[in-house]
Formats: sequence, C-alpha cells, structure tokens
Amino acid sequence: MSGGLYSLEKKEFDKTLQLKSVKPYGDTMNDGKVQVSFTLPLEDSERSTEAARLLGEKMGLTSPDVVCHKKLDKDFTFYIVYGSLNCSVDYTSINIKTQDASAMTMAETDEYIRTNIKRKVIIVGASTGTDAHTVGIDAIMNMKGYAGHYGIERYAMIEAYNLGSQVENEDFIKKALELNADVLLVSQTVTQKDVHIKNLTNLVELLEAENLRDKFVLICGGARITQRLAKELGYDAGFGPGKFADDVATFAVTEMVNRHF
Ligand code: B12
Repeated sequence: MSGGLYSLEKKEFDKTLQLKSVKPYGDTMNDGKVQVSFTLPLEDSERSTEAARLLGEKMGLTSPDVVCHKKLDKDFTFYIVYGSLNCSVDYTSINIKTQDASAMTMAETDEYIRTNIKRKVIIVGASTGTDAHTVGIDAIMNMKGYAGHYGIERYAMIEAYNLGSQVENEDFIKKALELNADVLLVSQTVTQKDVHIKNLTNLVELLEAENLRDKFVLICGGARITQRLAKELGYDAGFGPGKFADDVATFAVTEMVNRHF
C-alpha cells in the first residue's frame, strides 16, 4: 500500500469524502455509523434494554438501536448499540507528531550507533509501580522479539537490561544510574483509576527533583499509551500496540544524537 495520510485525498471511490469533516463509515460515506458496547448493572429485561437505548441517545447517537443484550449474571447485562454520529472531525487540523517515520532495521540501527554514537547504547527497561504485566516490555526487549521483530537485547550495539515487573520508581532510577543508562523504557498496562498516569508522573517528578530528567531519553509504552499522552506527561515518546523494537530503537538513538548525548 502506498501513500499514507494524503493519499486519502486522492481516493477515487467516493468523491464525497471530506477531510475537513470526517465521520465514521458504515455502509456509505458520511453515514456516521458507530457501535458502542457496554455493561449495565441491571437485569436483562425489556426495561434495561430501553435504558441502554436511551443511553445511546444521550451519547448523541441518532436512531440508536440495541442490537445485542446478553445476560452476564442476574444483575449485569452486556449491550451493543448501533447508531449514527452527527459530529465530525477536521482531519486537516490534526497535527500530531507521530513516531511513524520509517523505522531502521536492527542492522541499520547498529550501524547508525557505530557511526554516530561510537559506543554501545545502554537501555534499561521495566514495568514499574504495581504493574505485573511483562509481556509488553518483553516484546520490546527480549532477544527473541515479538511478531517477527527482534527485541533490543539482540542488537549488537545496545546493552539492554530488562528489570522485569513491579519495579518501584526509586529502584528503577537507582538501577539506571548504576548502569549509566542512556535510555529508560517504562511499561504500563493497567490503567484502572488512572494508576498509569500517577505512576508515570511520579517517575518524571522524581527525575526532575534529582535534576536527572535530561540525563535520559525517557520512553513509555503500553496498551493505552499514545504519543500525545506520553508528551503530556513529560516523556520523550510513547508507543502503543503495533509498535516494535525497531520503532523504539530508531527513536531512542536518533533522539540521543539530536540531543548530542
Ligand atoms: C496476560 C495478562 C495478564 C497476566 C500478565 C502476565 C505477564 N507476565 O505479563 C496476569 C494474569 C498476571 C495479569 C494480571 C492482571 N491483569 Co491482566 N491482562 C493480560 C492480558 C490477557 C494480555 C496482556 C498482554 O500480554 N498483551 C500483549 C502485549 C504484547 O501487548 P502490550 O502490552 O500492549 O504491548 C505492546 C505495546 O503496548 C507496546 N508496549 C508495551 N509496553 C511497552 C513499553 C515500552 C517502553 C514501549 C516502547 C512499548 C511498549 O509494545 C508491545 C508490542 O507492540 C490483557 C488483556 C488483553 N487481551 O490485552 C489483560 C489486562 C491487561 N489485564 C487487566 C487487569 C485488570 C489485570 C489485573 C489487575 C487483574 C486482577 N484484578 O488481578 C492483574 C494486574 C496485576 C498487576 N498488579 O499488574 C486488564 C487491564 C484493564 C485496565 N485498563 O487497566 C486487561 C486489559 C484485561 C481486561 N480486559 O480487563 N494480566
């Protein structure tokens, strides 16, 4: 597939696509069709199905339809509601700096480090705070990699240390200093009650309090992490699903060079 963002403007199949007012697509362009799913703490009945439909209406859906209601137990029911959105977004006004720039391969990154940094890059990663999920950080770091992408432990010019999960921020920083890290990788999977935001913020605050923030390229990642959120929280970059070691390593080493590490 060629093109990306701007090739959309050239789409021939339907001239009614307007990038200044993009709406969800169901059957026809601009029909605004969406489906939402949720659970109500109510028994499965006609009355609770109407409650689900009314919630669809209050969400701003035109002609909401409850197309599925499934009893979870006697007091909880799962619903799927279809409807149309009237609102749209101006796609041309969105200016998010993404990490989509083509990632270097492992060999290219190693060569880039040899040429531009001239020593091994030290990367320390962990799943921090109370978070016990390791699969995400392992996907990025493990030698064997993930989904056909080798992890950074395999890079000849990267020295990688995966500290595992439930690493306290204080211990993480201590270890990063001990290892003389260049890059810190933080994984956060659990987002209940915004625990990831509190934990990620705490790490930045601790680094700033010790005047250490600029010493590291600071990167976070996880299922609900976006570049926008990462930047808001004071990180240099954030990577979510669909991102691999190639993307992370490319960003980390080019950022180091840009910052004259
Ligand atoms: C496996 C799993 C577990 C395992 C974890 C085992 C392990 N060693 O990791 C166990 C059983 C221990 C577990 C426990 C819990 N889990 Co759990 N778990 C999952 C599950 C099924 C898969 C997660 C996973 O491995 N994804 C695969 C990886 C590869 O994807 P990923 O993390 O998104 O990683 C990619 C990117 O995000 C990115 N990335 C990730 N990290 C990083 C870091 C950096 C630096 C970078 C650059 C990129 C990056 O790169 C990766 C590759 O693209 C999910 C549900 C699901 N299907 O997603 C629930 C899920 C994450 N768990 C959940 C919950 C609630 C829990 C528990 C709280 C349950 C409980 N009440 O006890 C506990 C948490 C315990 C704790 N203290 O953390 C919820 C989280 C909900 C939320 N929004 O907070 C989920 C979504 C399930 C659900 N639908 O409710 N869990």
